[in-house]
Amino acid sequence: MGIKRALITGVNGQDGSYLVELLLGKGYEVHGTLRRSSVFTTERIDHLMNDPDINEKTFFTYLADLADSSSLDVILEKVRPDEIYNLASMSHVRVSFDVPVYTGDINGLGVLRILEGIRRLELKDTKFYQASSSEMYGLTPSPQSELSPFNPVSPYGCAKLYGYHITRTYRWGYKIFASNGILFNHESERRGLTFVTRKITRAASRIKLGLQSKLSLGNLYAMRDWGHSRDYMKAIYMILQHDRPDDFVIATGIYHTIKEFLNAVFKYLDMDWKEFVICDDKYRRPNDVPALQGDASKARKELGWEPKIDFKTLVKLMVDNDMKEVKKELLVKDNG
Ligand code: G4F
Repeated sequence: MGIKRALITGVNGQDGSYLVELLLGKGYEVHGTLRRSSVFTTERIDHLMNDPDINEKTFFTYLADLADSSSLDVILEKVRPDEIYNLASMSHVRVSFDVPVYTGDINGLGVLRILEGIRRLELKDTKFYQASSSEMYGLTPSPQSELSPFNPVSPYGCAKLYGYHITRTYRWGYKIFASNGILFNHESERRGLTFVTRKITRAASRIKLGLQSKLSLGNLYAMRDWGHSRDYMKAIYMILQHDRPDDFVIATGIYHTIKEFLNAVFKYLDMDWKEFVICDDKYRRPNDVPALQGDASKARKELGWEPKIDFKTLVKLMVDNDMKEVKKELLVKDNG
């Protein structure tokens, strides 16, 4: 059997960057799409793009957009991938209330555009992974499993639910190996700075080092099941290696409130979060999902997947990384 080819949409995101590392480590040729932007957005994959041993032989990037079928079709036809991981999306739930139509186009119809490409080009051996989300459960009481009903309450959740269903529809209708991973929140040292975990670890580090005095947040009572992105990328790889296409919840099974996350971070840095945090309605959403806690028994049983990084380790990894980055920022400032 020849070298396997994977196509990852949104390769420069948190998840994309860990998935490329995993697939290159397994000997894959990896092709990744990026959206055009007027600023640099490749910092998470620069170490791979600038490595001549990797870049010239096994890692290729392209500009493409889930809003533009033609940009996707050209790549699909050229690469004819064995596996497609659709990770590209408008990933911020609160922002989806500001740009609901765009969110529907990218997170919903964008999935259909790839599936249609697979169907029209008759890529019969191509497997497809759709990044579905626990946000689709919305108001459904926790714990949530593959059998729980979906009750989304955000434009993001509604669009992701369309992506989930169209993936199943193409699996059944056209016999495409198309699977959904329903991933609960997953964070890391590479998490975007506007998601609540990274916003907290970055701000606490800046407060500790005297660069910031306050941290403004929204709803502190929501509960989330937080795992590490690296663990979750192993799971999605396993989903496409399974003997049949199917849908899997990926989660740790343990949830915490935002207050508990704040407490863990500030305590690790010997501070009390109550002295620094202020609540600002600007960060509240018209609807918020109150409690997400995943039941990943099916993935454990059928795929043999287990998360390795627990809540305490996740907090430590993120804070240690932000302390290092903020210290670098301070050095540049002092030398400037
Ligand atoms: O970190 P968040 O923005 O993540 P959210 O909305 O749960 O979405 C993440 O997980 C989903 C999986 O369930 C993914 F599909 C999605 O792409 C994304 O990765 O917010 C977490 C919680 C929310 O309840 C929010 O209201 O934190 C609360 N929160 C409180 N203050 C805040 C803030 N969230 C953000 N982003 N910023 C705040 O200042």
